Amino acid sequence: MKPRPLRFLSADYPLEDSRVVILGVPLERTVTFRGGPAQAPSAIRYASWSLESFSAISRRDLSGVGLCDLGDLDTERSLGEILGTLEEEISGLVRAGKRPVVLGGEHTVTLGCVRGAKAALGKLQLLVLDAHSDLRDEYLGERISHATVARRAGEAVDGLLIVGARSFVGPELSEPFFIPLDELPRALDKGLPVWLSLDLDVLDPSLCPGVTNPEPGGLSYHEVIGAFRALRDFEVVGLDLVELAPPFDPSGVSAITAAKLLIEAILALWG
Ligand SMILES: [Mn+2]
Repeated sequence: MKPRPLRFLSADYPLEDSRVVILGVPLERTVTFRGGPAQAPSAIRYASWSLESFSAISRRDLSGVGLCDLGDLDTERSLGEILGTLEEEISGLVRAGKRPVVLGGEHTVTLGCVRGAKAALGKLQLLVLDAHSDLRDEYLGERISHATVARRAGEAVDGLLIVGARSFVGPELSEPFFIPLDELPRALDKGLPVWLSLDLDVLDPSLCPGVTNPEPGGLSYHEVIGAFRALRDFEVVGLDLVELAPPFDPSGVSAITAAKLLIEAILALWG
């Protein structure tokens, strides 16, 4: 038997036969508080094997989806090169009719994702689930950073909504992007494909402590699942899951939560 690298649960389809494609991007370049997201893709894959592939919520099984795991993008390059390669990868997958699922990595990966999806489709809206607004124009002298990613990604698409934010730079509060979870179905544009960016810190840190920048007062696990289910009436073309920091997750429960949320998201959106 040929040895096989670690892959996500049930991701045993070859690329050409797959519908949903997992790609790890262990990017950790502009992290400013506490580190670890480079370890996240492996931690999430490892944690996924502790879970069942069947969802009692969607009443479907991951093994029926057609899941492929491409492994990780090489991140030993400049930030610009990494984001450029990611953009090409996502664009190619979306053009081929696949649904990419990107495992970050720091939140900056979303920029490469939405640029790629927008290039493939010509139109796109971005939904971000995140404790932080990430709307700064620059942070510590950088225009491309985990703290500016919603601003930069928002500039690359035709619509931006942020759910779950509770950490703001004062003047941002008047920006039109912030909506409560229950307004999601009305606020999204039915005519635009959606990219979903799930920053794990949108969850309450009591549920998911292993993130780079924990922020009290977050969403519950079932509220996040509720957001996935609200998206079933829309054309969601891909998603990313970012900011898991395994070194701050000694119990391992945050990586398991991340893996379980991925299973539920994939089955709710494409099962
Ligand atoms: Mn965040």
